[in-house]
Amino acid sequence: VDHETGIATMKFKSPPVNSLSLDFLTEFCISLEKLENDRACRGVVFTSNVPKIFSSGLDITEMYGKSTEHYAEFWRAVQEMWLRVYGSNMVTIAAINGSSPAGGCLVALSCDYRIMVENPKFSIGLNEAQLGIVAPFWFKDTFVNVVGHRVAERSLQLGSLHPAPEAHKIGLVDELVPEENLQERAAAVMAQWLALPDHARQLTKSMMRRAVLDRLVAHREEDIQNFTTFISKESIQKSLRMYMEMLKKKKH
Ligand code: CO8
Repeated sequence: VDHETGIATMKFKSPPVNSLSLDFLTEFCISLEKLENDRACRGVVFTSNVPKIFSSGLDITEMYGKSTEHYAEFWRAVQEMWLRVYGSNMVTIAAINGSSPAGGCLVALSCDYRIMVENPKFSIGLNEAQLGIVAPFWFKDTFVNVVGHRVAERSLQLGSLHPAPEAHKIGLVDELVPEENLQERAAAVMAQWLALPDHARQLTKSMMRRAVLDRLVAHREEDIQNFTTFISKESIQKSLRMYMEMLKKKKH
């Protein structure tokens, strides 16, 4: 936290690909809670310390070959992460300096503003369908609130990963910048958002997001149950195994 500006920077550093493991999510939520309770902190920039990758999304190994208890614990942590970021009182900016599939995209979508490095090799999107799994309703709601229903529907059905220029064109990210300008631009946008009185901005944010947040809060246990049942299915485990094998093969 820079106490002069009131802006915190959170750099994801979980090599090789910043996957959102149970440990990562737990630490992330603790750090975010600390910032939320720090009265001197009014905004946070999320970015990555791993070259070329913002976050590779949920850690697939947490969803494969584990017990139903583990799946439930993991899913609760994923929910918690989203509830905290989407419902944050702080100004949240994603400074996306690499690829950001699935859960990584969700983190970015949950922020107030997204700035991405203009490199077309970096892509972002909710590609769950490509893994043979389905983005939950609250991933979908968050996406719809950013890009609108039609764009979200097409992108979700196709499990699209959009190269940065396309992501900008469909409104998934708000602007593109050269890599060397990313942090400077994030600070400038932050200053613009922080120029408003906090209470008015926070109440406005809450007005825009409350219904979607409340929907998960009201159905949280049911959502965990749905996830554990779905992910435990033989056919889904098989899809995940094939996807992981595909990732490994791609390397050789
Ligand atoms: N989880 C766990 N391990 C991963 C993940 C991941 N998400 N992504 C990559 N890895 C592993 C790879 O298997 C590889 O392991 P190893 O070294 O043992 O072979 C290592 O990390 C490095 O990966 P790459 O060699 O592929 O690295 P690259 O720099 O070439 O590519 C990418 C990086 C672009 C991030 C690439 O790895 C990729 O596309 N990964 C897959 C990303 C993905 O599809 N994530 C989706 C996860 S699912 C999710 O987030 C939401 C699920 C919602 C649940 C709904 C259920 C009902």
